[in-house]
Amino acid sequence: MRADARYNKTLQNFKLILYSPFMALLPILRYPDTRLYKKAKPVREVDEYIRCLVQDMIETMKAAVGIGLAATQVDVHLRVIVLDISKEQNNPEVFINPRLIQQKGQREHEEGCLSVPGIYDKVTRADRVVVEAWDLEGKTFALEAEGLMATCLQHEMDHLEGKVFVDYLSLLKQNRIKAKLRKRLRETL
Ligand code: K1U
Ligand code: ZN
Repeated sequence: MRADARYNKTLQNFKLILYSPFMALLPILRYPDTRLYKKAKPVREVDEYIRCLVQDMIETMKAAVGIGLAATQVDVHLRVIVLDISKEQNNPEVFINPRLIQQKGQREHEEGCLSVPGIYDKVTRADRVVVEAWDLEGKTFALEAEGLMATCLQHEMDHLEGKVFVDYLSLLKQNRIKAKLRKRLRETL
């Protein structure tokens, strides 16, 4: 089957495509790369490029053992996020042009980020959110989330605004993290 025909069948063959040889692992930008601060643009239409991007993002998220990934993190500045908080990493969810339409309560949660490897810290965010987005067919849906799912959705939506969880920490912590990651980068070069 040709690659384009394969992507036309994305929805029916979701699992098949997950293990397709046509997918790619995308490089994840590392903090403090300035490209992480770019604001993502809305998706105009869910076409084959977007479906292909989504599949590559899901594969990249799984390979990096993450529970979420924003297109910004793979240097694509479009409003696309993927999430999978299932234990088996077999329930990917896709949010195109996500909008936070309701938020309630507050909760402090330990966060990590694939763009800030090895760094974890607490961030306070809304405990319950309602997000409206497009699915892979371009249809609008709304989803109510709480706990880890709500935290992760807000974390990923921040990426689309050019914001990283480290930005919520004190300047002292931010500078320490930057120094640590720059040192690590020098050591790997
Ligand atoms: O945006 C990202 O880089 C993904 C990030 C999502 C996230 C994790 C925890 C709290 C908020 C947002 C990650 O997946 S980092 C990996 C990680 O810390 C983790 C992995 C599995 C379960 C829990 C955390
Ligand atoms: Zn992140």
